[in-house]
Amino acid sequence: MAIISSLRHFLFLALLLGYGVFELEASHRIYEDLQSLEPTGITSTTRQQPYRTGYHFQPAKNWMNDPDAPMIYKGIYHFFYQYNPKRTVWGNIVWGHSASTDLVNWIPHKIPIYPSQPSDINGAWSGSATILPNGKPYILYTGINPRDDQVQNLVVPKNASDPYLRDWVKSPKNPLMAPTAQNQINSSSFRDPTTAWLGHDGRWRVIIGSKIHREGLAILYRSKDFVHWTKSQRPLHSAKGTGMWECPDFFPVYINSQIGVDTLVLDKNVKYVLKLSLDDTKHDYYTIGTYNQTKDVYTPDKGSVDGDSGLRYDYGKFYASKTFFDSAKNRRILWGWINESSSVEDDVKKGWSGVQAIPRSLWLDKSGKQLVQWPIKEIEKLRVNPINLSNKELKGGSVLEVPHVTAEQADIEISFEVSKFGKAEVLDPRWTNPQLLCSQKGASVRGSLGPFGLLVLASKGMQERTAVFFRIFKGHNKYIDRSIVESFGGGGKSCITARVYPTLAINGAAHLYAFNNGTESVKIARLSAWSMKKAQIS
Ligand code: DQQ
Repeated sequence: MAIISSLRHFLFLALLLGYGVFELEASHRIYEDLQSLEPTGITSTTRQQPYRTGYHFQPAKNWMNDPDAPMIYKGIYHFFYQYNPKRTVWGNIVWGHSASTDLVNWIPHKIPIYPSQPSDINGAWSGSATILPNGKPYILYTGINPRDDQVQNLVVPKNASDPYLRDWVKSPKNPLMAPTAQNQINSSSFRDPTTAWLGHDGRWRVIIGSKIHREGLAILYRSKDFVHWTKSQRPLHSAKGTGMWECPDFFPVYINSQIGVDTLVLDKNVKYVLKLSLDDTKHDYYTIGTYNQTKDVYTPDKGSVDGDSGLRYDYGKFYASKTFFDSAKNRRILWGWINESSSVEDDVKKGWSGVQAIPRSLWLDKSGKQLVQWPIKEIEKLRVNPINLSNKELKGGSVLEVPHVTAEQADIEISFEVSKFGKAEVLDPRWTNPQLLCSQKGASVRGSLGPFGLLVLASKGMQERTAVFFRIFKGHNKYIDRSIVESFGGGGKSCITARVYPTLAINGAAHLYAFNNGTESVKIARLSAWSMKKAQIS
């Protein structure tokens, strides 16, 4: 039996990933001492800045975290993000804004939302856009008031005929939703409004992330006019023991189709996805289920599990993600924040922190049990100098260099063919945690069928390398961009994103190898690798 496993690689990484262990650090730790430190590295050249990415979205300098309010408006894609305009650590939070015609090249615009009203004077935190039936984009976002309570605010374009949406006006009615003595909302855990949707009764719905003790909550509000909002007695969904739910995302996906669905569409042929960002573990997980529009309740399908053991968009670094419906191309697109793995001192030195993953198209798998993701097609326009290999046997214990690729900035697709399936290791049913499995069964632990895959961002002698590999127990695409390796395995059914900071494999000294560290031979059915051009970003 032949198994074809395919990998795509944006100098991204391992379905199993073997360059150290993922560090999951708190994303919003407050570094009071660093708030006064000027970033030092922002004027350095790319040569001195080997980790600055070539085609992943990042601002010119300073700290960036969550993607906010992604949308398409009058043919222009808009991307907003949480931004500290002064430092390379989290703090002084305002919104950054860039616009694009292709989701690849971006033009930065001025800060659209910054503290200016009592309802956001201590910070303008995450939020989402809703395109109203009149075509206008309304943004709901969390503001931090003078008492440090979290409240929800509305901002609308000043000039709706400007496709670049350069100026925004805050509602004089802000805040529109706030914790009160009556509604029992926890004032320090009430944030990140989703894109709103319209019910059959003509009223808007929106959910806000929250918790009561250790129970995660998606608090539901309804409104007739988008300005006056009433809290529902019952949350849309809740789950005990999961802790604070940040950045909820709630959207429909078609059954048996890769076409995206507008959040406003109440179609029968859909399933619903509820994605939550777990504050405790910094993991984005999702469930697939049914939305009962009469009761306004979401119920995950049997087997679709809430909490940290649930399905994840990405098994590496990927947090506070958000989708939007791209009405120009009828697809749903996912953005996610990739935090650094470096020390805050190193971030101060390089003058920036945080990048965004390549936007991914996302749809429901045929099984109906999980989502599938794939980098947007537009990214392929950066590909140059293709290298192709096919039908190449990789004997057990061998390494093959893939020459002539700018290995520090590349896109690689590889399919392996495996014939001696019977020799595969038996999967221990206790191995349910992929990260743990990866750290115990790294690329150097020999098996029979695998580990085999790619060594990316590798130095000449391979002292430094990042392994992206398969190990077959009784089946990827990958993108590499200097300090990021994003891997898509099994046609986009499992994704892993990692930050890697090579010291030798930089500035033209990076190499790309295919390897097989198993005892049995495997065949590279097909390998295509491209050097990637730089995108216009900041
Ligand atoms: N980041 C924002 C919050 C959100 C968190 C603050 C998630 O609104 O809960 O920068 O990373």
